[in-house]
Amino acid sequence: MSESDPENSLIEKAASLIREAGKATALTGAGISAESGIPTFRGKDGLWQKYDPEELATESAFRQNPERVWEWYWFRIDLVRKAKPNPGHLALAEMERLHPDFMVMTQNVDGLHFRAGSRNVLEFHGNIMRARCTSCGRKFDVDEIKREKLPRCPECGDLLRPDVVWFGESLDPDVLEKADKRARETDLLLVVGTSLLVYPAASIPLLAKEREARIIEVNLEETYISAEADISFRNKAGEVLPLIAERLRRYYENRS
Ligand code: BV8
Ligand code: ZN
Repeated sequence: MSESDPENSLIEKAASLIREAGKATALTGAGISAESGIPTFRGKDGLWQKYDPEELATESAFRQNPERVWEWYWFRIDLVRKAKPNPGHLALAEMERLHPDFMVMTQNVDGLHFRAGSRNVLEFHGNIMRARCTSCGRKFDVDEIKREKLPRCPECGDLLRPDVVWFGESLDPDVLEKADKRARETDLLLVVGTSLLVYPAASIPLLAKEREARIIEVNLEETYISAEADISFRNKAGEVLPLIAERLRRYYENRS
């Protein structure tokens, strides 16, 4: 399907599905930050093209060549610093303000949902703006550490690493448990800008589907959930989400 303006009737339907949902949850991926200038992982200009994250975003890559890995992260940290939340992030923050029980689960490590105003956010894969000591485990905001080839822990002097979950590393058990619980109880899942290829995040829509949650997808391409979704928008997140949020706001205003 070519990208065309999202149909008004679908926007209406999406907004009413969210309004009717007791618990509404958004699962987001790199696609929601693409319009903030942060390359996705698999897109044509994606991170996967210049660097292979499967080769760099791993503990073994870091052990073998920490400078190389830090070089990649400093490059991405600069991108994130310059980036601003886009209308897609802002719309999800608006939905959280409007809806009584709205959560964002994100695979992204850029912190843009929080900067957009979302507060009920679960970060599956950590946050690139934080570093963690490989020895004492203390965490630091990257703005607090010196921009060195091999950043050292201000407390114990050992090597710092980005505070993100690499391939082959398990997610924080507490995050996993919260995500699993929410996926099994949500009435509506809004899947935005993710290719749904990275597990365990990619299994969230299946868990939601198991309990007949309604599913709305926003993605420029098909994913494994497209055919199962109640609505699958082939549009940009920054275009569709504000229209849905606007419609939702009108619902709530008319009701009060
Ligand atoms: C785990 C942080 C248990 C780092 C990330 C072998 C050994 C070990 C594990 C595995 C293995 N084989 C498979 C696995 C499991 C592995 C996995 O799933 N691999 C995949 C590649 C098959 N998972 C793991 O390792 C996870 N841990 O399983 O632990 C374990 C432990 C030991 C051994 C076995 C199991 C940890 C995974 C977390 C990895 N860390 N990020 C960093 O970022 O630096 S993942 C990283 O990639 C991102 O965070 C994100 O989650 C993912 C990219 O996915 P997307 O967000 O979906 O982005 P993508 O570019 O793919 O898609 C963008 C989409 O947006 C596209 O569909 C596009 O059409 C759309 N789009 C673009 N623009 C727009 C848009 N849509 C709307 N609007 C637009 N404007
Ligand atoms: Zn330390």
